Amino acid sequence: MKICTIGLGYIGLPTSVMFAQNGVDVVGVDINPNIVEALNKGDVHIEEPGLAEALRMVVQNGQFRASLFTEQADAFIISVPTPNAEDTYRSCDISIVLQGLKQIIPHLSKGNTIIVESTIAPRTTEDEIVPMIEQAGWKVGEDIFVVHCPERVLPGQILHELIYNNRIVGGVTSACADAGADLYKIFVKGEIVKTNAKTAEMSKLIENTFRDVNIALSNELAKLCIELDINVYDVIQMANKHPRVNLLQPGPGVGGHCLAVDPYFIVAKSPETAQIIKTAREVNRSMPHFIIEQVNALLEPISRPKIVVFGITYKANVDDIRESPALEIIKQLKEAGTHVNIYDPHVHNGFFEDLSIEEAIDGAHMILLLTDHDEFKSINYDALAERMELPLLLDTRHCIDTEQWHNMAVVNLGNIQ
Ligand code: SAJ
Repeated sequence: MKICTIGLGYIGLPTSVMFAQNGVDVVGVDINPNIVEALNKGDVHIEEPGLAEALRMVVQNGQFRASLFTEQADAFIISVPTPNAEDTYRSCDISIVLQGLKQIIPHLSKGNTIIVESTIAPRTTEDEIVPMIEQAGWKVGEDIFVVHCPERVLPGQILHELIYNNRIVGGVTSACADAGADLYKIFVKGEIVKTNAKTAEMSKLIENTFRDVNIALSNELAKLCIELDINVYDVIQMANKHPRVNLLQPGPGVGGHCLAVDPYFIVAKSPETAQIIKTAREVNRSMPHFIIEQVNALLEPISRPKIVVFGITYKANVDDIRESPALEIIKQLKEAGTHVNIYDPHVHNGFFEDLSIEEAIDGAHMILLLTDHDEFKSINYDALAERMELPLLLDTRHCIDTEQWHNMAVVNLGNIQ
């Protein structure tokens, strides 16, 4: 069995490695020659626990190799980005998926399976992908089996979730679903659930939308509680004691390439109907500005504030800064003339000056904690306070104990009133 994967990013690479670990010959294709070269040497370009070791093994034993070129295989898996288009409702831009498909078509043989793992708008498989394959002379469901099998793994625990999560396999026909299921059976230990392609597309989108809407509810609750002088974290703790309530955590906004992107794919399909989804996005997108308002209020007496941002990734313990609310916060602070230093032990990509924690903190008026990396939880904040002009920490993630430190004032969305 040979699989050709298109796109070696956060999903394509771990998926390739997983098939390779289970005896499949895998060739992974990427357009970036630096990534291809590095992977063939056994070096990973993304941070994900366990991935570096797993890759080295499958490169060494010859089960995986990376290439710039698509080649013949039994199955093809497309895992490429589907960003928001720059249109009114930020619809799903599938141009990279279609490019991948175009590269696959000349290498197809009867009996091949094509799987799209990239997140796509409802009906994309039927309306855009199948016609392209049929125009090339193949009958989908008889010659070629086409499946949408959305990835649903959580960055930070991808290798575990790839194996143990259940897997939705949406076939264009039932024969397509059977072919897709046979493939994932190779390593998936969770349930493999067969359905049609459009149900798979919509269920993936609504999973991330469900989370986005629920985070928006907690973000709105945080704003309400600040207005009404109530501690939002106490409220969440109390409300979550109800057996059917599970409020999520408020914070500086929702980032990453999933929750901040996917809900728009639904909105763009039906903007008049998708009211809650649209509003939830607006609430979550308002959070960076809301955090800046809190910063300004706290630092009002200081004429030229110096702020140190702790953490710029979209969430804890990853190196991914895509759609991170921290980027918007830093941009707005800088535009207002604030001096901003950045300290993030997970990011060394030249995006900001790589300072030591001491260099970043000297003479600062505030630590603005935007990501709850584990490293930030074990810092001695009293020692840092001595180096600061004003020993103040705004913890937007509620991960630092407010009582533990004597020299550092710790403020969060619950005690900011
Ligand atoms: N966040 C909050 N409060 C919370 C939880 C999260 O503000 O209580 C923020 C995070 O800080 C982050 C954003 O939401 O900025 C998204 O983080 P996340 O951990 O909720 O999710 P992702 O984007 O890392 O992964 C999601 C997952 N989807 C769901 O949980 C429904 C994952 O299973 C999907 O595979 C992934 O999207 C994807 O690729 O679609």
